[in-house]
Amino acid sequence: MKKNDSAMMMDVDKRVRFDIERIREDFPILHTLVHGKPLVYLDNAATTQKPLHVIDADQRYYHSQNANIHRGVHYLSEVATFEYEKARGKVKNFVNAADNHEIIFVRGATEAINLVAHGYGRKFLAEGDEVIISAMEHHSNIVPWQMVCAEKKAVLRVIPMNDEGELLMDEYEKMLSPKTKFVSVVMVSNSLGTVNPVKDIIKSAHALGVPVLVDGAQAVSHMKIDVRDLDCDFFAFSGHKVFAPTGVGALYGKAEILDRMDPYQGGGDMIESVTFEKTTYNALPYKFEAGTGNIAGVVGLGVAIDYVRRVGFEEVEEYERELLAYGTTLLSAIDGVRLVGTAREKAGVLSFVMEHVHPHDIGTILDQEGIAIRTGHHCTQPVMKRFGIPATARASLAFYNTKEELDALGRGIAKVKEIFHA
Ligand code: 7TS
Repeated sequence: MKKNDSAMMMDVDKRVRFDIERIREDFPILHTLVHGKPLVYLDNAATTQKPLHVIDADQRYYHSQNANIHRGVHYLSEVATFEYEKARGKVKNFVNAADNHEIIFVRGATEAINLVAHGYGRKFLAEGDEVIISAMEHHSNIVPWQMVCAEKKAVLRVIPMNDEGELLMDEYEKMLSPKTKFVSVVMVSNSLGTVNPVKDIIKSAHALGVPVLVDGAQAVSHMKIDVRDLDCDFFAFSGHKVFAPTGVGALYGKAEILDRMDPYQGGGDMIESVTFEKTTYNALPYKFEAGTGNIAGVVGLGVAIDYVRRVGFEEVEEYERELLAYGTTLLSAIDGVRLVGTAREKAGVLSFVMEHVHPHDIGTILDQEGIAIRTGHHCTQPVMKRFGIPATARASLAFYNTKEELDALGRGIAKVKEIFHA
């Protein structure tokens, strides 16, 4: 076989595996009509839609597996516990952690970050210490650190960014000092789409022995995660942003750090023994899983992970790169539209503003066309302030989106211009 032939065969092979029409069949909601028009769902950074496999798993769980976990000796409790712990193994493989007990189930990225800010920050931060975050954090990676810093009289430092929405790494390097005690940064910005060089950020922090949390909320649906390759100390994500149910997520933490941290919440399941005088805590990961969690959600998260792994991250990344390039060209070509967030490394997000039209009006008119985007500050008010705008309109992508849907977005924006004579 000639070289070209084998390359062609590989392409055909990929096309067969990444069959967009088949994939879209797996997501029933994508066939909804909105105001009589086919739904164009471009709000994936807010939450992703769920494949039938996840919807079915939820039904199956409540239909035939439901019981509380880790407590009963009866059959259903064993089934539920087995399914729950099986999902932990899937999350471990999904992020490539070393051990199941480094995966803690939480409500989502927000709770994961709070767990670390309170569990680590409260114990190890002292007056005058510094915590570094970046200028493009979601509020959930700002506020918990502000709360802990205020309590401990520690100082929050912020890595600035340029007009493209890229972090100024030189400034970060200058900021690092013996005072730095923690770094917490977002991997993919939800309002700009920037993919940050988290591996470099981690390496520099580690040179000073400083632990790093990566907020992976927006990364997990777009790229393969390898916490051991990144060498991050913590990695936080929400299930609902990776095709799983809401109300469930995971925190990865290196065992040696989690072991040194105090639990964030007290209650059932997280103890080894309790007397009125003294409580000793359970082993990892249970020490951090107080109370009855979202068992069905955890099972669904495991199923969602199976699903994305079957689609294949190599294929997803390649397809989405094309989609993002297509959308970027399309929006850039429209007179009066300005993209916000033009970093060289981007994933999944097209944030934009239009001359003379408020983003909320863009969103409302697009909705009439069946197009779902998000408008506002996207829980990143400091990003809006940095760019001197009150809000953006944001189209955000998942692997089930198509170029035809982006064409529909283009036509919708043309309509906005027509209505506003913009
Ligand atoms: N971190 C990032 C980068 C996010 O984008 C979000 C949610 C969170 C943390 C919090 O995730 P949660 O599941 O705990 O709420 N971002 C968005 C968004 O862009 N639009 O709606 C929610």
